[in-house]
Amino acid sequence: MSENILVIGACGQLGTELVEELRKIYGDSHVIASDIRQSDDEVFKNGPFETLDILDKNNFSALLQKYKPSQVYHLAALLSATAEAKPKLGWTLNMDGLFNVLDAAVDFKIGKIYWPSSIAVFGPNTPMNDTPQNCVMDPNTVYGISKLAGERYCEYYFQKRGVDVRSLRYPGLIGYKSAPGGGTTDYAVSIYHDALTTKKHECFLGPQTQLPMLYMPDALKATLDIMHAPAEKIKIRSSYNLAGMSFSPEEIAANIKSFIPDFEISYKVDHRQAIADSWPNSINDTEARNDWGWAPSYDLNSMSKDMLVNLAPRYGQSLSI
Ligand code: AKB
Repeated sequence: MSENILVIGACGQLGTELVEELRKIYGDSHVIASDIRQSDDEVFKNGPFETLDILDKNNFSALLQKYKPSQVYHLAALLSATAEAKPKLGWTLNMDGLFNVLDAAVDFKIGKIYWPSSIAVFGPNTPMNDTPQNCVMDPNTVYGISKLAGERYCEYYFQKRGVDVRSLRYPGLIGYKSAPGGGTTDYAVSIYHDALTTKKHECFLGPQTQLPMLYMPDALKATLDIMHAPAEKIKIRSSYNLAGMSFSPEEIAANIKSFIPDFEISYKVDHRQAIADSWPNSINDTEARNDWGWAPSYDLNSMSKDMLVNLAPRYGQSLSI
């Protein structure tokens, strides 16, 4: 395949792994990674990398003219906790960045756009359990408000301007290859690192705070599957609910303890608790399953095993579990 794919915000938690997967499919030289910052990750040495601030329209247009991508994955955003700390920047980056991409899709006739939404689009009056695709959505964080507005604009650009934009409402993403940054679900990654190093984790959420989560291999599969599905199968052009598993800090800690018996969790709740409390416990993803065949492969136990086995060598350990 000789088409070019542009990934914006490539150095983040999802982008780093997505670039690696896309390069396996399309070839190293056809996947252009771009970000406002540089990363030392090996994956970026294998193919083109461009410095891009998605708010800089001129630079973005120059990149589109240079590479003429047929697909753009627009991942640059401030996540929930960071956007609460920097609300103006959160809104500007999350909304104007998306407008720049959607307008470019029209002007440069880009074939397909991918843009991630989040469970943050839900709010305190949303049904908490098995949250359906369509229900009350009253997000009370800057991040959630920007994602909900972004969803509406994605659907608008699909209906009014013919942009083939596809989107998923990600739960918390957990992986061992790249680090998350600025999210409320980030504890569920650092807990594995702590289990292998200090064997202690101080959690910023309370013990019973249940949140929807997804293991990175499943997140990558969902992202590539929705982008590779025939257009007529994508019936929702705002964003699809997507579920993997749900657990609380005390449940993930108990699961880790079954592999590392001397692991201990303690709790020091901070401002992120209020964000977590406004989000659902679990998600109903019937539409994604029915429309384009989504099904996750990992549950908490199989994810924990894979995380610990793969992270252990980084800390000079080898685990056979
Ligand atoms: C966050 O915690 O902000 C993100 C998300 C759920 O979108 N991981």
